[in-house]
Amino acid sequence: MADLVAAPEWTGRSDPEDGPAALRLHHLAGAAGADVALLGFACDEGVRRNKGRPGAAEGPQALRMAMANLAAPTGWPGFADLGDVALSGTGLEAAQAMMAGQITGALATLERAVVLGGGHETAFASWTGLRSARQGRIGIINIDAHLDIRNAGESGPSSGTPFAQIRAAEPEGFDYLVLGLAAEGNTQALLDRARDWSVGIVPDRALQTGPDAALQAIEAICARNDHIYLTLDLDVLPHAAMSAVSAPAGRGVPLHVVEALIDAVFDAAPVVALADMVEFSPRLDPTGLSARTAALLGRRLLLGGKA
Ligand SMILES: [Mn+2]
Repeated sequence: MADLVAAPEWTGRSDPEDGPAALRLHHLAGAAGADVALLGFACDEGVRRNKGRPGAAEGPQALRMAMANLAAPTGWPGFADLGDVALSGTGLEAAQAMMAGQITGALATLERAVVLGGGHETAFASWTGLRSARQGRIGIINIDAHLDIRNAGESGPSSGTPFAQIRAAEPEGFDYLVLGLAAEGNTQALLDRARDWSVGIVPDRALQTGPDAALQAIEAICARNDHIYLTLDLDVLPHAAMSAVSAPAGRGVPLHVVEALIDAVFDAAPVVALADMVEFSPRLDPTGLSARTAALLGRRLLLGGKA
């Protein structure tokens, strides 16, 4: 069963002795005049169906806590926290539909939304919500080690199928770019399918020192679409930086390059109507260090790349 869970109270450190510019993200939760919504999708079912390591359902709350004390830039209007959709049990499809409705509602009044997953099954809810909220062409940029275009098996849609589901829902408009793909993590069957579907791919090996190998593809997909949906799977990072995911990367794309890719997307797209960050599993993060890395990226998405 899927439930709406109200946003938690944001709390954290305050330094009033340093004056009014000593702001942190928690000070700007629920600020009047915010143009970006934060929503959580507390869901494990996609990872479970994909035979992965569960824990992503606890991601949204842990990420909020990790983000709360990060510095907020002067002049930033803040964000509206619209709470979570939480799934208990196995009804993934109903939870995705409820999440999509929340996103559509948020985008009725706000310019942008940022979603904290959940596994990558979050993406089908994200896209469906954006599709209902906005007319025009949607280009998808996925920073991820994996294509996630598998066919649904016996257990149904999962964290490995969302972009195949999106294509099935709107085949003629499908425009999909994957940045950071690990050759070893995607079967030849999926690579063949990606070629048949004209999926753009920039491999992780080409993104070890900087974002340059991806810039042309980012600019092109932004130019030919009306809206960009940016999705960040944290398993694109090297496992030393991000062990708290179902499938840690042996090679990965370094943090500074992922940050530069996010910035490049926000630079090239006039508005990134929707961004999500998925697969963070707090129970796989006993030291809390992966949460600190994830929080930097969550902040960047919230600020729209102007971090
Ligand atoms: Mn993924």
